Amino acid sequence: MHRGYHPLLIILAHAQRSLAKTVTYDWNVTWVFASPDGFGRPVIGINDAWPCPIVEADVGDFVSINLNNQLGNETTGLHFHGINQISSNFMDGAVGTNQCPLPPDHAVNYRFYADSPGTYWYHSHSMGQYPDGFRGPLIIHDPDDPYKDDYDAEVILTLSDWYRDQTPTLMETMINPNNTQFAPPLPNSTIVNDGGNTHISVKAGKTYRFRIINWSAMFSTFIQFDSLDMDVISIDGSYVKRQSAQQLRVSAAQRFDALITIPGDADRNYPYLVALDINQDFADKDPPRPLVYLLNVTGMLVTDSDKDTSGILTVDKFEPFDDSTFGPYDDEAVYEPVDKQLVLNFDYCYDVNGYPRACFNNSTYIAQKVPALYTAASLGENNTETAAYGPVGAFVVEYGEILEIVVNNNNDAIHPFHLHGHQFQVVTRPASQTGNWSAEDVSINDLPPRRDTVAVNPKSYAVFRIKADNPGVFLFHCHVEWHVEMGLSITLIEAPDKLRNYTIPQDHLDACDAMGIPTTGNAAGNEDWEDTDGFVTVPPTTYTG
Ligand SMILES: *[C@@H]1O[C@H](CO)[C@@H](O)[C@H](O)[C@H]1NC(C)=O
Ligand SMILES: *[C@@H]1O[C@H](CO)[C@@H](O)[C@H](O)[C@H]1NC(C)=O
Ligand SMILES: *[C@@H]1O[C@H](CO)[C@@H](O)[C@H](O)[C@H]1NC(C)=O
Ligand SMILES: *[C@@H]1O[C@H](CO)[C@@H](O)[C@H](O)[C@H]1NC(C)=O
Ligand SMILES: *[C@@H]1O[C@H](CO)[C@@H](O)[C@H](O)[C@H]1NC(C)=O
Ligand SMILES: *[C@@H]1O[C@H](CO)[C@@H](O)[C@H](O)[C@H]1NC(C)=O
Ligand SMILES: *[C@@H]1O[C@H](CO)[C@@H](O)[C@H](O)[C@H]1NC(C)=O
Ligand SMILES: *[C@@H]1O[C@H](CO)[C@@H](O)[C@H](O)[C@H]1NC(C)=O
Ligand SMILES: *[C@@H]1O[C@H](CO)[C@@H](O)[C@H](O)[C@H]1NC(C)=O
Ligand SMILES: *[C@H]1O[C@@H](CO)[C@H](O)[C@@H](O)[C@@H]1NC(C)=O
Ligand SMILES: CC(=O)N[C@H]1CO[C@H](CO)[C@@H](O)[C@@H]1O
Ligand SMILES: [Cu+2]
Repeated sequence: MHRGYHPLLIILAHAQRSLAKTVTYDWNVTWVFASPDGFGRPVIGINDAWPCPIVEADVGDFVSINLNNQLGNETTGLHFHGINQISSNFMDGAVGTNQCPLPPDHAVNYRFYADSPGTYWYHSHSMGQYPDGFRGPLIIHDPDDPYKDDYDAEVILTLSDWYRDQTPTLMETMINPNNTQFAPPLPNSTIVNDGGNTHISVKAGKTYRFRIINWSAMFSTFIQFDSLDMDVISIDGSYVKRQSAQQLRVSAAQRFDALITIPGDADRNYPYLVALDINQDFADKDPPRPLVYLLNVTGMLVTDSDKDTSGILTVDKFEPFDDSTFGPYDDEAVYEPVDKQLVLNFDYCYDVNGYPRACFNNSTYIAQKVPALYTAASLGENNTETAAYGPVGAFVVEYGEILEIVVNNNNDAIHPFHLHGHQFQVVTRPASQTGNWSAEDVSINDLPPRRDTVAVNPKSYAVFRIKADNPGVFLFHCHVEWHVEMGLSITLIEAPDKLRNYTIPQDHLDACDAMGIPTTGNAAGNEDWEDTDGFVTVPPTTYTG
């Protein structure tokens, strides 16, 4: 029988600051049969169980995960979403960028420093595996949480779209010349806490910190808790000035931490609504199609289980809080001046075989043999030559530079963009249908919020800034997993001069050896960076594990 998370996971003990420690997990990655929406299917779990376990540590700890691939028929790799991997870029888990695919019957250790408190998650960064179940919450607790006196207990709430078919099947249909609409797979359901209990026991007069995590493959969700305010205190692991909101729109991969207070005189239960947004542009004023919300989940904040728990919440209109207007808790000003700019025009495209792909500036990401980090670590002075990395959209930024990234979304749908290794400043993110960015009209937020995933509106743009102070090789990509598989990624080579002679752990190198993949040289493993023999220049046309 399948059991999801019980939502009320953590009762707070306002513990003393403890000495930094290492938190260790031993995980076998295994197939498990589960039915989170009532339909049974194989999912990817940990130690023969699913949903996958929670990883918890305190800020300042090391997290160590021994990952043994026992899937038998698929390779894998594990990414820790939102963790910056300071001095440990080889632990970022993106297959083809930071490591080789981990073959069956092989193990690697992931060890990283929990540098920043917050709500994160981990997921496979390989072959669209996370919609097949391989994802879980990663919570870094903060003994010095500035809001710790404002709440009594914590609740983790995960939201997701769900597919009854497995990723490889869905991909064969999507990445197919017949798919001239670039249509993604449509989910069968919305699930809360991976199919677990949606009833959350609460007590009148108490305040709860909801850690809301969206790990959808595709769709965003709207969430509203009856008429209760959500006081947002953190977004993607960045504290913000406490800000009350009635509705939030949670894009794939985003997290919101919100305080919800149950009225002291509560004499009923409070339904909450999670509605999957399968519309292209929820903000359409005069939609060409009526907006539809077919996949709702109503949960319940239960103050008294003897009272009615069957209520549902309906909402007249979704007008979520504009998340580009949160104020950073630490008042960190916008990074200036800009040293380098990267302008990315996103649109769909076709590859040379006529297969639908997703492109930045008419180029799609094509996975290479040698992980880009290993190339950066082995080419010495030539690791600044972007051509050495193959068609992965390599872009070099030097240590300490302020980089501005502009994304023009030429598509009719909203897309959530994510950068590994950084919390970017969201300098501006105008409304749907604003058109392309132009230097003249841009309005800069002097006190921008920082987060790691930002939804960019349809036919509009967003501007992000980062300070290049974390040497490493980092993907920037759309966090719709289907669009990653269509090639909507680029590769940021940050501070290449500090990556020369970077030492990759032996167990990671062993995984490459087992796959027959070279661990030095350019994208094809050639010692001469200019030798393109063996580069992959055409995206694959079949999608197999
Ligand atoms: C992982 O699998 C190995 C081999 O089957 C087994 O010996 C070990 O106990 C498993 N570990 C866990 C934590 O289940
Ligand atoms: C595209 O559709 C046609 C007709 O439905 C079918 O015969 C063909 O095999 C499909 N092509 C691919 C690559 O699946
Ligand atoms: C999660 O994000 C996906 C993708 O953007 C979205 O479709 C879905 O509605 C979100 N779910 C929730 C509960 O916010
Ligand atoms: C989902 O909820 C929204 C908002 O209350 C409502 O408009 C919509 O009709 C609901 N969908 C279904 C299938 O009940
Ligand atoms: C993409 O195209 C735009 C406009 O044509 C250009 O300004 C920009 O530099 C290009 N970006 C890249 C990464 O080539
Ligand atoms: C985009 O690239 C394709 C080939 O990959 C080419 O046929 C097409 O002309 C390019 N379009 C533009 C606008 O450069
Ligand atoms: C860098 O590439 C040049 C050829 O372009 C080569 O002469 C030089 O030896 C290379 N440097 C290193 C450290 O490999
Ligand atoms: C935005 O720029 C793209 C080229 O990258 C162009 O095709 C498109 O028409 C422009 N959109 C508008 C609204 O001007
Ligand atoms: C691997 O095995 C699982 C469990 O039997 C199956 O559901 C899945 O489709 C297989 N994957 C591939 C790529 O064949
Ligand atoms: C999801 O379920 C599978 C298996 O039952 C069906 O084949 C799909 O048609 C269905 N998809 C949707 C969008 O309902
Ligand atoms: C220890 C080591 O591998 N040193 C190498 C670092 O990289 C330079 C080239 O950039 C080599 O010359 C060193 O041998
Ligand atoms: Cu996308």
